[in-house]
Amino acid sequence: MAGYPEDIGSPLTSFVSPVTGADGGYIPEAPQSRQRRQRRERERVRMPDIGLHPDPISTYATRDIQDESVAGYVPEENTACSDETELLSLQEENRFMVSAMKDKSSHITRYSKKMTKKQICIQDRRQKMSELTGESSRNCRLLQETRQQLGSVIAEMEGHGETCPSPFKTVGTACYYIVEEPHGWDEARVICQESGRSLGQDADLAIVATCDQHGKLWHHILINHNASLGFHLGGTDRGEEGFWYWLDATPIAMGVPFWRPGDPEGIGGQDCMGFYKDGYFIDRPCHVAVKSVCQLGVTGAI
Ligand SMILES: [Ca+2]
Repeated sequence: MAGYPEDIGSPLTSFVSPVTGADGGYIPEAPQSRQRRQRRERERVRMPDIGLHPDPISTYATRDIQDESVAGYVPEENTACSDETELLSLQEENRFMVSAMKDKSSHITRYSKKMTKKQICIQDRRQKMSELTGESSRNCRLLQETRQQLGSVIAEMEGHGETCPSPFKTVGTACYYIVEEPHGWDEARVICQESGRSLGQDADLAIVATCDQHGKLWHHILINHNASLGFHLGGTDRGEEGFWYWLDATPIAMGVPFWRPGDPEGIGGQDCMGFYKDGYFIDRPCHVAVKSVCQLGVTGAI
């Protein structure tokens, strides 16, 4: 062991500076040892550590240097041993990657199954939506048909037994003509009288003296006309304030169910009566323009 250091320190230090002995003197490196060291250093560059096992080159380098330090000779089996370790490392890495691939494959399979279930669920919902849409469409058509049939039935019923000449309509026991254009009370009377005269009969603003006729006439108005503006009827207290008479000079019944609660108000100038938009009688100024209800057969006495 003369001429060689007994303690060569770390293997890496030895690779970097293998020519310095314990006494600081120069120790020549054997040619075979130098070639193997250089070859291993080149392999170290080509084969980076994958982190799974100890660096085989470093491990064997330590023993090689020690062997070389002792005998100056490196056995050939060290190279084979390094290749075998590398092979084992690669095999281990391969097994690890195969295992990882299996895990990924299993995950993809589970995800694919979940996606398939979701797709089936979405298809079911689409089908249900389609069925509901179809059902809604059928119901809508059915409703339209029912409306048409109902409209036909109503028209037939209204036309059935119609005895009043146009433009008057039979409502209960009387013939009424609803004037849609708004007029003042006196002007409305003239229009009603002319509509009767054209038929060779008397006519004037309507007299609604009974509860039964009141209900039927208002029902007819609600079905066939817009009641929001209100209507003139043939009643007034122009003769004496607070004493209400129909145009045929018969007294008008007061209070409910005919009059709206609080009406007639008795305010001066509100001398003409008619329907409010809710069907009750009210008094209003005669010049106010609203719709009118004419009645065939009414002869004005006042
Ligand atoms: Ca009055």
